[in-house]
Amino acid sequence: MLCHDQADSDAIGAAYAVSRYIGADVGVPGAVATHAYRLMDELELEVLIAPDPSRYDNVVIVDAASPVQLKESLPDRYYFVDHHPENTLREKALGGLYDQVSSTCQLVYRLLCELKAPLDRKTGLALAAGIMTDTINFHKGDSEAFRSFGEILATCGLTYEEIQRLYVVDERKDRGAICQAALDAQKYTFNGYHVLVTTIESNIPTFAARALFDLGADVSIVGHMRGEEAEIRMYIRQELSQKYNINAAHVFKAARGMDGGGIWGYALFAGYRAKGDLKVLLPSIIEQFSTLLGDEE
Ligand SMILES: [Mn+2]
Repeated sequence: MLCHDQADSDAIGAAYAVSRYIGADVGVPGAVATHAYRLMDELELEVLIAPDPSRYDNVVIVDAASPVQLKESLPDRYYFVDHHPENTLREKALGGLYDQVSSTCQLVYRLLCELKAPLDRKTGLALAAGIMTDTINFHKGDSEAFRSFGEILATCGLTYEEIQRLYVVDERKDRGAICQAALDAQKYTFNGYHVLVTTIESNIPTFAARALFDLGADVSIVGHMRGEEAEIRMYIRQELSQKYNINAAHVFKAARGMDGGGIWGYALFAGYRAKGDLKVLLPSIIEQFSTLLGDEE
């Protein structure tokens, strides 16, 4: 089972659930996203880093939308399970399960139900965590995501809180850093939409961006410097994204000075990593919103 690079809980959860059923290794081309660490701990899952695909007879790629996300681990022959609206892996796949739903984990759940596979607590935890992540904690999602999540909780004797606990930042130091990032944030208003931008000392920019978003921002942008590398995460509210046809990842690609960096994400979330200076990069993202939404109020 091969996850996309920076594997999130949807990828890890889906890979774990299938691997548990068919008996497979789980691998990732480079690294697992920080937010999925606790899930891996709970699952006692060992994830292989940069596995050599030629050592395996069959490889199933989960939750990946493009070959770039698999780096050197991209196999010649593979199956796939995915839900992304644009998927460029499927033309070359030997076969797979593809449906543009809210998460890969609900597709795996569908599969396991059809196979009448027994669902144990850990498999339930994995699948529910994936659904929770890709619905952004149920800020969005199709009816199947909600239904499957409920069924998984019931079948596996899990509670909503047990899944949510996987994502709560419980280090006091990190919570302090998030509070400070919120207090340091700058607020820009374009056409009535609130864009919050800040930096954070701890390496948890995704959590901080999420926190600013929950605070009420229509767009939250958080930067973190890790040595010479600039990390940036951004969330966009769905209503804004739809009304102006804004794709978070495309905003990063179009921003001045960001085209050379690693960019990932989709309509409502984007991540960025490259050598750079946040004092240059963050204003150029703000500039994009000014272009898209009109002058600052
Ligand atoms: Mn996904």
